[in-house]
Amino acid sequence: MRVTALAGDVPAALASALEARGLDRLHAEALAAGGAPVALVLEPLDEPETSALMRGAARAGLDCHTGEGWAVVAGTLARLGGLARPDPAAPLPERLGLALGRFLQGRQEAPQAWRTARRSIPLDRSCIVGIVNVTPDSFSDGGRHLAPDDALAGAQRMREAGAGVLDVGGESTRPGAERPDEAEELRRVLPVVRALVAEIGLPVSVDTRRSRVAQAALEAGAEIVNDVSGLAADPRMAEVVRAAGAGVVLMHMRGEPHTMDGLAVYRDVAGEVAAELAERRDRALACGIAPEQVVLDPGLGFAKAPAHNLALLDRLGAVVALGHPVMVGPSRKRFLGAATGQPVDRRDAATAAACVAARMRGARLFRVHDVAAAREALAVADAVLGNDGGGA
Ligand code: PMM
Repeated sequence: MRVTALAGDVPAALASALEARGLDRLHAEALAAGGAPVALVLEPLDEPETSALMRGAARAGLDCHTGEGWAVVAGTLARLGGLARPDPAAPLPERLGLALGRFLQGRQEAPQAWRTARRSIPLDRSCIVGIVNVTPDSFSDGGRHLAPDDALAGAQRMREAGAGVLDVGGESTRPGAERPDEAEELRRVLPVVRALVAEIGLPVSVDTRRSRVAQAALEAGAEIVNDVSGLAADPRMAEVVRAAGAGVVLMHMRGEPHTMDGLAVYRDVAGEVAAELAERRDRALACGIAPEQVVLDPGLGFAKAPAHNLALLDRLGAVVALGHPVMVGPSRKRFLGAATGQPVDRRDAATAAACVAARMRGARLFRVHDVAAAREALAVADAVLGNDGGGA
C-alpha cells in the first residue's frame, strides 16, 4: 500500500485528489471545503458551557483544550458544523449554540470586491495601492512628492506600473513625527487629490485621521478614507464615511503615533489584533457603514515590535477570517530592515517578498511605494493561487 500526503492546508488539493479518483467536481469541492482546517477560541465560558463544549467536541471528533473560562477548539469545518447542529439528545447551552451558529454563518469567503463612493474595485487579483505621501518628513520617501506636479508625475508612473488605487497622505505617522495642524494638512492634501482625480482616473484614497480632511478630500473626488486610527481618532469620521458611501480602511493601532511604541505588548499578537479590529469594525457597522465598504489592515509597524509584524504576516488568517478584504502596508518598514539588514532606501525587494507572504495568507490589497516591484511579485503569487491544479 502506498501512502501519499496531500497539501492538507490547500482545499483544492483534496478536491483534485478526489476528482482524479472519479468524484464529480462539485461533490469533490464540497467535501474539500468541509475539510478546511479551523481553530477557534471561545471565551468567556461558564462551567456548564465548558463541560457541554468538551462533550460535544469529543462527539464531533474535534480537539478541545479548556481552561478557566476559555476553550480552544480545532478540527475541520465539517466537524465544527457537526458540533453546532442541534442535537435533541444533548443540546448545547443556548448562548454557545448561538455563538457557534453565528460564526459558521458569518464564515464566508472574503468578498471579491470593495465598494467605494464611486465604483466597485475588483479584488479577484491583488490590488496595489500606490503611496503618494505629501509630507516633508515621511520616513521613507520624505518630501519627494510634495509639489502637486511631482505627485502627479509619480502617480502616472504608478498607474503605468499597475497600481489599482492611489493613497494620498499629508501626515507622517512615523514615531516622533510632528503632526501638522488641520489647515496645513488640508493645504498639502487637497491640491494633490484634485490633480490625481482629474488626471489619473484611478480611485483616490485619503490617508487621514481628521474628519474635515476626509470630508474635503471626498468632496474633491477621493472615494476612500484610509484611517490609521480605525475611526477612533475623530468622533465625526464614521459619519463622514457613511454619508459619502466611501470605502474605508480600518487599520489596527494602539494609542497615538507618539505613544504606540510603548503599547507593543501582546501575548497572542494575531488573536489580539483580530479581536481589536473586530471591535472597530463592529463600531463602524453600528454607525451605518456597510460591510462592503470596509477593508481591514493589521497595521504593520504600528504598536508592533519586529517579531509582532512577522507573526502577523504568518497568522494573517485571523484577520482574514473576519470576512472583509485585507490590506497590508509593509513598505520599507523597520521590521524588513531587521530581517534583511538593508537600509530604508533598499527595502523594495523585501517589501515585495512581504506582500507575497501576505497574499499567500489571504491579503488582497498592498500599500507600497515601489508599485512595479510589488506588481511583478504579486503577479506570480496570483498565478500560483489561481492555478487549476495542472491536471484537472
Ligand atoms: N502605514 C503608514 C501610513 N499609512 N495606512 C495603512 N492602511 N496601512 C499602513 O500600513 C500604513 C498606512 C506608514 O508608512 P508611510 O509613512 O511610508 O506612508
